[in-house]
Amino acid sequence: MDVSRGIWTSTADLDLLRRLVRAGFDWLAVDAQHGPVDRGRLHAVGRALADAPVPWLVRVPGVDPAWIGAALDAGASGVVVPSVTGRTDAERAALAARYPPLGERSWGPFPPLWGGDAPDVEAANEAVRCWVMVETPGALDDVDGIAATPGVDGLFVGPLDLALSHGTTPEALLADRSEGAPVPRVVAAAERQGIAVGAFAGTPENTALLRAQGIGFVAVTSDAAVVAAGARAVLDATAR
Ligand code: 3PY
Ligand code: MG
Repeated sequence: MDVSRGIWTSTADLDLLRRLVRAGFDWLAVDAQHGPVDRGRLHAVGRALADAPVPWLVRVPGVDPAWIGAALDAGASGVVVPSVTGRTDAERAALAARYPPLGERSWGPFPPLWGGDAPDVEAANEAVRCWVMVETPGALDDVDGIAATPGVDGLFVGPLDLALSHGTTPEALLADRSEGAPVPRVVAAAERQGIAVGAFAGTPENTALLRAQGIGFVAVTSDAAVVAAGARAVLDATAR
């Protein structure tokens, strides 16, 4: 199975984002839950990534229709919605991601503000991707209900939070392929509904664990990690 290799970004630095979106990753996510992205910064990010050669997503701060709409208005290809606790949250998220008649998204794209084109409603509804995170005990219990929610395009595993609530490590959680273990439960629910499944990995080792679980849409690293790894590689190769 081929893995679609994405990069997770938390610095919200516009130059770095423009560089990373051209670095060879298949997609990029801007983290507005744990990164310094407010609504003003979101506008600047949208302008900086307006000509991005690969899709970019926004991980919104929570199950918040206003934020979901704003991220898509800024030009994001989709949203990753965290802290979902069950099907009701998933429904709110999915409705916020599409214009009527499929959803309740309000009209107000940003690109015309900077001279770009407004999207076509039908094309926007078709293209958008609403990823719902499975990272809480409630979401795991209701994973089939979430996967069956119209407008949910994919389940996105959050191993860091799932590991916290399971009293284990992200690595152990990702490695557990036993029946009824968290990751196989998410994969099976997505497969039953024929929707996508993705996850945060953060490292090549975790990416390999996810591939073995059948997950092919993976945040393989982060902006901070590639800067640190690049600095380390250069210093290791350079005599003092
Ligand atoms: C998690 O693993 O909980 C995440 O939210 C990934 O960023
Ligand atoms: Mg999380």
